[in-house]
Amino acid sequence: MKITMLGYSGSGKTTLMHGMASTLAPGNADHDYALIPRRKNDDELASFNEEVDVLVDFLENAVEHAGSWPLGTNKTTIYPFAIEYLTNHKITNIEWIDFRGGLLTHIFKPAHRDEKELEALFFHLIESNAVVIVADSYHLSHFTRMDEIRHFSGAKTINMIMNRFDRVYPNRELNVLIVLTKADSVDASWKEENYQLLLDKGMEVFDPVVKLCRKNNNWNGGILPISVIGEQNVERKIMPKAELNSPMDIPFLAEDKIIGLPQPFNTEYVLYFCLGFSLLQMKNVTKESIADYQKTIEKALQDAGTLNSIWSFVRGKPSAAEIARRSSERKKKDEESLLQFESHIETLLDYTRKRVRLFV
Ligand SMILES: Nc1nc2c(ncn2[C@@H]2O[C@H](COP(=O)(O)OP(=O)(O)OP(=O)(O)O)[C@@H](O)[C@H]2O)c(=O)[nH]1
Ligand SMILES: [Mg+2]
Repeated sequence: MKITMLGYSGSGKTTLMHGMASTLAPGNADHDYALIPRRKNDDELASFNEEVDVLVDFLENAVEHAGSWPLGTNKTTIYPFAIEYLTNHKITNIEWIDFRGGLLTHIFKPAHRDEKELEALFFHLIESNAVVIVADSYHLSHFTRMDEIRHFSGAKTINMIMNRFDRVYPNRELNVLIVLTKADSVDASWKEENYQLLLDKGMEVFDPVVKLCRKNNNWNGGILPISVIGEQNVERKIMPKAELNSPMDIPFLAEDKIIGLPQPFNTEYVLYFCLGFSLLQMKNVTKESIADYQKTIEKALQDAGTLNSIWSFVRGKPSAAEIARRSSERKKKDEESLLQFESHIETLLDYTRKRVRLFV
């Protein structure tokens, strides 16, 4: 399975992923599901020492463990995990894609963007079971004009990408979760009644994505507030920027000083949503034969190249046909292994409904 996170630089993607994984760390007695960092590309069991090393590498970046925020991501990173249920019942492997947020800021500026990175983004989106859209709650509550909120939170760019993606690859199955990070940082009125105001605003800001989820029968969508630090564990300072290079730049700096033991809030629901709905789709969606799937992907890749130069894909890479073949092999393997876990669907969706507001 593959999950891709999309969000502006500083929106909190890397922190969210570490928060979720440390909440669901193997051996955490509070949860039935566990998310276990793997060595890259391994299917076989690692030795005890290797397992420990992987965890050491991973935890180095987790707020709860290190007591500091993770470093900014300057290179898109693929984190391989395994998902287990009640220890030792492995459900599936999962690849979690953490895009360098900087990529999005420049995606529609040809002089600044990296074409290879863009190709990688499209490729990962094509293969993803779920897209996790990440936006900073504070930005949603701080600005008043809708165009400002969309501009500074990255929603404007993300709405365009998702729209583009839907047109390049119509009729596909997808799950989209909008995650509003740093929910601790908004005023109390935004938090009342399970963050009602914040979620309303999030749906307005990402209205084009919400509409796509509702329009496409094969898409599931939802929105969730999260915080990796929890309430009262952080001291936030907002400082106006001394010099603004451009009115397009965010006009303030935020500094979050960690002052208490982090208590991640809602992070595990990101996994429950993604896994629950992916399993449901594998079970319900009228099964395209693998050959048809391969053809569809190949066509999407080819069309992408002709529809718009930003999606040009193939240069210096395997052919569209080859990529489609590999991708369908992976999909087949996923479906085989995931369908053994059909019985988890209801549990995962029950968990999901507790905290995620679904777009139905
Ligand atoms: N108050 C609060 N601040 C947070 C939380 N999560 C992240 N932050 C702050 O946001 C900063 C950026 O978070 P990152 O996870 O590095 O953001 P990113 O989206 O990965 O950014 P790039 O790697 O540049 O794409 C952190 O260094 C913290 O200062 C949270 O739950 N609460
Ligand atoms: Mg990052």
